[in-house]
Amino acid sequence: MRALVTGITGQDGSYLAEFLLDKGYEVYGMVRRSSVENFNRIEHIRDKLKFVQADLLDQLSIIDAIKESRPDEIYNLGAMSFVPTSWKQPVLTGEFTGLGVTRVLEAARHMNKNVKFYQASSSEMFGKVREIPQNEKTPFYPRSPYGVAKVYGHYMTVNYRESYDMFACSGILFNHESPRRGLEFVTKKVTYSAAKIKLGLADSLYLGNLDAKRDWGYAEDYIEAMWLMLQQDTPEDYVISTGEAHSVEEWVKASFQCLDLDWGKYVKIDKSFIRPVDVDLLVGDSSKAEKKLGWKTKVSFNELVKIMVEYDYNYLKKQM
Ligand code: NDP
Ligand code: GDR
Repeated sequence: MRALVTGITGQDGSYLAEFLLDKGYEVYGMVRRSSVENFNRIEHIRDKLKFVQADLLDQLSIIDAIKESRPDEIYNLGAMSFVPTSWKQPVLTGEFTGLGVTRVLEAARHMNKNVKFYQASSSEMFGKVREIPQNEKTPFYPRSPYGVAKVYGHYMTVNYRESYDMFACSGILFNHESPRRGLEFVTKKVTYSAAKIKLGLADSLYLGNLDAKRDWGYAEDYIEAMWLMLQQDTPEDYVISTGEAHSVEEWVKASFQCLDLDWGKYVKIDKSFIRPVDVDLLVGDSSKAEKKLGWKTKVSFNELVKIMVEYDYNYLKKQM
């Protein structure tokens, strides 16, 4: 089996590449040209991967990437994925995160309509939630240009499935984290900063809205669900989540507690991290995935915090 992964240099792409290699896939990563190589998350497996250079903004380059890799499965994980940046660059976000999906779908349709396609959709599509918990039937109400772009990508995936009979699935994944999470996302920002404080490398941490609640799972668990969706007899969409919501404050408390630190002494609010509008509460209902895919989250909230804090602490200590 051959797979083409867009966004292979990202958190999810790196775990998915490992997972597919373990399953014996030939894995092609679609990477965009950069003046500085950005392979740190896949350095340990780079010899086993094949790379094709392309950009989600460039239709022909995607066609070439598919021509070269001749994939059985395409995982479209590439996107501008940081919500605050989507207000600063709404048009570019629409291009990468929204239209990019159509470009990949169009290329796939023309090159090989039988290819299986996975779209990385997001719980951000639920935004100002219409019901609690959110499932596959919950209406969307996105609250950021990122969320709006994801809704577009989601419906294009559904549309290509229904119009062209393509095996196209959309995984509506709730927040998932890991030691490989980008530093600007709140979970990693907190665990990394707490570790720095413990080691005497920093004395404070500035955050925005501590009341927002998220359904945080472990990225490695979630990767398996992507693959499972493409192994079914029929293409469908699935919510992937833990079913538990915790506030940002709870994440902060648990992270500092792991290091025997009193978070109240170090955490300060910086209004610049507060968004024009926020998504107050996300909590998913994955019973469909549980029933049909046999998928279930394995890592609890406290285990996830511990994995990330320990990783950051050990990493920073080694650099000293
Ligand atoms: P990351 O931000 O870690 O990775 C994003 C990837 O997209 C990077 O490899 C990046 O490449 C690539 N990319 C960005 N723009 C382009 C472009 N124009 N052309 C080609 N590649 C591009 O995201 P995650 O791994 O966390 O998330 C993977 C996907 O899942 C994203 O689509 C995200 O929106 C979605 N998602 C993530 C969730 C999460 O909690 N992590 C939850 C739900 C959905 P480069 O290294 O060159 O920047
Ligand atoms: P999110 O993740 O927007 O849910 O999108 P993020 O970690 O950025 O924010 C989560 C919540 O924390 C609050 N917050 C802060 N966030 C950041 N980044 N920095 C801060 O200092 C801070 N202080 C408080 C935010 O307001 C928010 O409520 C992630 C991304 O991976 C998306 O790509 C993905 O689609 C969704 O998860 C599901």
